Amino acid sequence: MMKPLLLAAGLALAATTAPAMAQTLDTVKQRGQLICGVSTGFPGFSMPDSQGVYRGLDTDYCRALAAAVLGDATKVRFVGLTAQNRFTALQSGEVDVLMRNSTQTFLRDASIGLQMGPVNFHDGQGFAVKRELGVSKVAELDGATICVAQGTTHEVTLGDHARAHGLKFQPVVFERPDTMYQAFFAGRCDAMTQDASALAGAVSVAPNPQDYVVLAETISKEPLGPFTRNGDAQWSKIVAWLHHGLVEAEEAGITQANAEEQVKGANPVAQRLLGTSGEFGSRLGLDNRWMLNAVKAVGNYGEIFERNVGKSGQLKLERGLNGLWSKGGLMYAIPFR
Ligand SMILES: N[C@@H](CCC(=O)N[C@@H](CS)C(=O)NCC(=O)O)C(=O)O
Repeated sequence: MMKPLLLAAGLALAATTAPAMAQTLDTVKQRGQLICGVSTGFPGFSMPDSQGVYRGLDTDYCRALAAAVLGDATKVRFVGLTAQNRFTALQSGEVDVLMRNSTQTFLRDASIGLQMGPVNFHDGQGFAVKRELGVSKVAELDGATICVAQGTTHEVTLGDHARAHGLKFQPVVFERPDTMYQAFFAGRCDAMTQDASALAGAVSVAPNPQDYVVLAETISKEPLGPFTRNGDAQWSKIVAWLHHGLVEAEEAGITQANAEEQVKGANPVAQRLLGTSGEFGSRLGLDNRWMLNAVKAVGNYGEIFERNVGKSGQLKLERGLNGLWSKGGLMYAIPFR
């Protein structure tokens, strides 16, 4: 029997209308802390280090938001959410925002009372395979057992790809990605499928990383970005403009190290972004130095990318689609004017 569409799209039990939860900004200010929904552990995006401090692109976005809203990047509590419970946690108000490698799709936008922010990581669904299989293309996985995690976009896309290309996969479905990784590295499936970035992260911490390869081919677009609740336009705009601000900072050459100097500089873009002119912060209910605080805390988009998932991070990913539009990528800040 076919699964109901919403369930199959990774939207288990979440297809309700969210209660109107306006004024998240006031709640966060009164609480003096941001509650940020992140994944339970995903190298490069949100992963506690040996000291228990969360590191990653998603967790840096949480810190940037805390700095922008509260003037202090440390005033954030991270709540680890699974693929299955993430949207319900946001709907119910358990978290203020979701920064959790979540793919934006039509159904997630239209059906669960949530608002999608701008894409902060362009990903695609990939495959990891044992190197000894000598596989280099997805079509060569015809007939293979494929580990896949429940509650993700990947369950549906794997089936779609098989039908569209006349392939037969034997999916082995896991409730959680971490148990899927363990099973795959223990030899349970010929391949496993996830966001390509997640596969790079999983392989980087595998018992023998050199025994596995992540195929270059991807079978979907997985535009990842923040989610907020419907009915709170001010908060959704803050989350959206934070991203544009981090990209605008990169475009304008404003870095963690030079942001304070640029406040006094002559560049009009930097002046508006950093609060010297234009009163941009107060239009969103924030201090005019909101983006200055955010960039001083975690750097611009490029710095966040490099530290967590780029050359200086564990995953060593190329900027690719996540490069600036002026360098052939898709990162394009809506102008601050
Ligand atoms: N982008 C996909 C997949 C998201 C996903 O669940 N990714 C895994 C990658 S490792 C994850 O976050 N696992 C950690 C967890 O479930 O806490 C989606 O939105 O459905």
